Amino acid sequence: MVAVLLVSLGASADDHPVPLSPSVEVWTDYVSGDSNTTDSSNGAFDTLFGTNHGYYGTMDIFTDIPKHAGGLGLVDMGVGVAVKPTTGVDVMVDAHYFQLAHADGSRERELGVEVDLTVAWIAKPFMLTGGYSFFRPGTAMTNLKAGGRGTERFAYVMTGVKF
Ligand SMILES: [Ca+2]
Repeated sequence: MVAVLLVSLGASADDHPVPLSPSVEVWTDYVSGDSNTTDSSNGAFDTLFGTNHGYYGTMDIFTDIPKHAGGLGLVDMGVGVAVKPTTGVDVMVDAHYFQLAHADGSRERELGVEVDLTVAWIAKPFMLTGGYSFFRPGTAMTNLKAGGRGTERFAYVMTGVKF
């Protein structure tokens, strides 16, 4: 038997007339896992061809589900704040709290915390985007990777021309 579930809930609010045009978004994504690999049912949702960049954090640590969550499912709870300091510039900070949907063999669920800072500047037809992220692993991630795995950091700059 296969009984899998993917749920995505989100809410956002923005107030453009005030300075910086701030907006806030909160979300919870749930991708089911399989808590018992010895029975005849499979509860692990499979994203089949992987998820696109941008889901479950900029660092793309969880792109192949169920593999990247050890088959135990993924919960992504987060909050994002965005502001527009000037015309054509967007600054966004997202914070993700990742957990397994089912506790691992050590009864651990915490996969880790990721914080993503993104700055985008658009002056058509040009665009420049940069970001800095870090991921602080939790005990379940350390268990999943079978050993030490310290804080990971990621930075990028991307340019483009849109015709
Ligand atoms: Ca099962």
